[in-house]
Amino acid sequence: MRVVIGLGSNVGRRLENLQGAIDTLFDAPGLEFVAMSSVYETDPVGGPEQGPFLNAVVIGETTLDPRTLLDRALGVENAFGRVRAERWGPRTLDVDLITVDDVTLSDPDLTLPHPLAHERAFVLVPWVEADPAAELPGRGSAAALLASLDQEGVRRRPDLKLQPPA
Ligand code: PH2
Ligand code: MG
Ligand code: MG
Repeated sequence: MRVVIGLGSNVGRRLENLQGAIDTLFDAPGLEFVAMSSVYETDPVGGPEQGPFLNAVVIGETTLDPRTLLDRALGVENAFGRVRAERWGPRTLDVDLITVDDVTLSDPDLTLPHPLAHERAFVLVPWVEADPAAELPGRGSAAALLASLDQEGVRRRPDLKLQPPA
């Protein structure tokens, strides 16, 4: 199965947090690296007054089921000192499952596809960069969705380099 993972950080050493997430996510069996986006600096959407995010999207090929992937994502967040305080508040690291193939799921703690992905330029811009043919199940082409969104708050940072997992 193909899994699309959104990464975000707006607290601490933001680039290192994203790199650590990539290295840790793929440093276990069942998930192979396929592609990733550049790093984007993005204006915060929702939540309290907070600093700008770095966002990126990484794509993998997996034999793991969505729940196991979620557990891994939460484990990686915790490893980076994520404290769950305010909804949509500042965070050292956010690891979100955007899609897992065309699985649809609405459990209390896991909704697939990600319920807000279609309206978030900070997800769609990096995703379309990493996979121009990306499709959001139930919503159509990610590039087409992006065409109707304001992308002004999403700026590529070519000076900030993420490496694929070792
Ligand atoms: N994540 C949120 C809320 N707002 N804004 C930006 N720019 N980037 C994010 O990753 C982000 C956000 C909740 O997960
Ligand atoms: Mg999120
Ligand atoms: Mg999250």
